[in-house]
Amino acid sequence: MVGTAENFDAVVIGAGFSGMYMLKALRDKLGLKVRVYEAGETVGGTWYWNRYPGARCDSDSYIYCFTWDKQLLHDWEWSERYPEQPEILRYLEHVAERHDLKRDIQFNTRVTGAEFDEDKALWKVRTDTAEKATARYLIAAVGSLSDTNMPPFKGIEKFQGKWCHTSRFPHTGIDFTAKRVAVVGTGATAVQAIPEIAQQAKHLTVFQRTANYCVPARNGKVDPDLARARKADYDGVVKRIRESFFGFEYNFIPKSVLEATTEERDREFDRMWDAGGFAFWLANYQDMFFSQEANDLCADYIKRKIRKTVKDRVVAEKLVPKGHPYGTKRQPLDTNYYETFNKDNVLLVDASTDGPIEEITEKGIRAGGKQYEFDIIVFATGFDALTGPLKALNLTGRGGRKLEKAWAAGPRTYLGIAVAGFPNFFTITGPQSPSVLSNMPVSIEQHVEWIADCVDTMRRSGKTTIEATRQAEDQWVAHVNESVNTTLMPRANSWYMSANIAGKPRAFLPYLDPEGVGGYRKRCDEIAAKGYEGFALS
Ligand code: N01
Repeated sequence: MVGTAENFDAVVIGAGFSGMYMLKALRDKLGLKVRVYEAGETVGGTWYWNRYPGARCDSDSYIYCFTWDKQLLHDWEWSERYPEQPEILRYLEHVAERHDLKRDIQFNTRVTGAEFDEDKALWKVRTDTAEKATARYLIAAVGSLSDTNMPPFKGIEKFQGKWCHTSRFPHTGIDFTAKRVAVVGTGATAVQAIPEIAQQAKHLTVFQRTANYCVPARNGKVDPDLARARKADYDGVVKRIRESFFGFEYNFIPKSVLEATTEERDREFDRMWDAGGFAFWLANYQDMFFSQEANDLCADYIKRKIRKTVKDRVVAEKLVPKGHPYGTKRQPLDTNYYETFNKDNVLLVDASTDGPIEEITEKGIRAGGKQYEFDIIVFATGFDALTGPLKALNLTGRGGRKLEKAWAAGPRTYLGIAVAGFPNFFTITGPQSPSVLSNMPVSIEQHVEWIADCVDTMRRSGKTTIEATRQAEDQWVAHVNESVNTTLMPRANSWYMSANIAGKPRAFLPYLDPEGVGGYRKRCDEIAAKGYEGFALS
């Protein structure tokens, strides 16, 4: 309806994993009238936008999916350990069709602002299509990594070739054949894209600002026997991932790496390295994230692997990470990443040793005083993580309070779900929740189910507003920071610490519960059971 506002029980922003399940839960479980707004032309969220070569999931497919549709868990066959972007998008399209979700999703529509009307206790929502809505509940399902970080490189407008950001890759793809290509960035995205682009391009130059610790993905076809065994035990799988530390079937080795003998340590490291995936990161010795001395032993193992794999000594040294502990930046999973630097058509330009990017020119990139010429530049420069997509919603809460002002010094939330002064507003996998430090679907499902239960309780008890108290929010912010300060995470200039973007106030963005996502789930459930302790209901 254009011009006048249609009234809904809930407006959900975004139709990725989280928005789709939120719609299902509110509409089909609670019987509410729901509208979802989605900027893309179909469902998928991150899997709709990120179409760069090599884009695939870093979580094992059997747990990177919805667990609330038991039949689908059994019926759906994933082809690979880590499915590629098109396969995940196909899966989400299938879910949308199976549950008839699209009839309540307004595609190609971006929410441009929302205000809380205190008299009516309703959110008034505006969009870029002039469609307006009012709703009792406003739920941000906008994704944690959806706001593109395109650094303001001097001269970008002069470049005569083609350029794009990985998260806005053209749907038609880019043909790199016979082209001179640059990739800027060496995060998880670039680590997936670089080996693929290097196979096609005439020449590839990689611009690295910070070397990363990469571990092998070890992707491959899913073994049918293993798939069958997992399906037969899905109830067990779901229970384990929900109660786990990071939302995977991983547990830390319950001892200090410093107590292990060299042989024992190397055996464990080899085992995790050979298993591939996040095992080395999330199932290592229990003190890896806490003790620099313990961390150094894990880091040294990866450094040895890099030096062994990369033939040119100088290039290998550039690729060896320096200055941040292992695991304190998001773990990239690699398939032939280090091997790619052995190819004759690949050049590494490292900011510390060769000089940083100075400007983009008509013909390419100038770095360290040297001109490099390109036909195509791919920026794999990441995201304004967690807070970016929420600030972009242009939200106004109680008393005209703007979200971007409330968060000027960093995010402030209660449980990473609610914000004081913003009644009936919920975030799914928002800042200060486990979100990006977990297997995302596990955290998404936990938030969606908690929010749906909360809305249900509100309606049954005849309440109209729920709002985090300032005191609960203050305590949560302090707790989030205290928890992370017991770890090595603050020692890295990571996007977790808001350090990837110049001027973004330094703050730890997710939440690391001392008892993991299982502990966080328990904490949220206990708060609900105590009548939503820390929230004011009216
Ligand atoms: O982004 P990043 P990403 N000048 O921020 C560099 C998820 N993901 O898109 O490290 C020069 O990690 C920057 O350098 P530095 C995953 O959670 C999931 O790779 O900040 N360089 C870095 O090298 C991941 O963590 C999957 O010093 C600049 C790179 O660009 C998250 O997405 C797959 C720069 C950006 O790395 C983001 O990963 C892929 C500048 N001004 C990604 N600004 C899945 O499995 C930035 N850089 C689903």
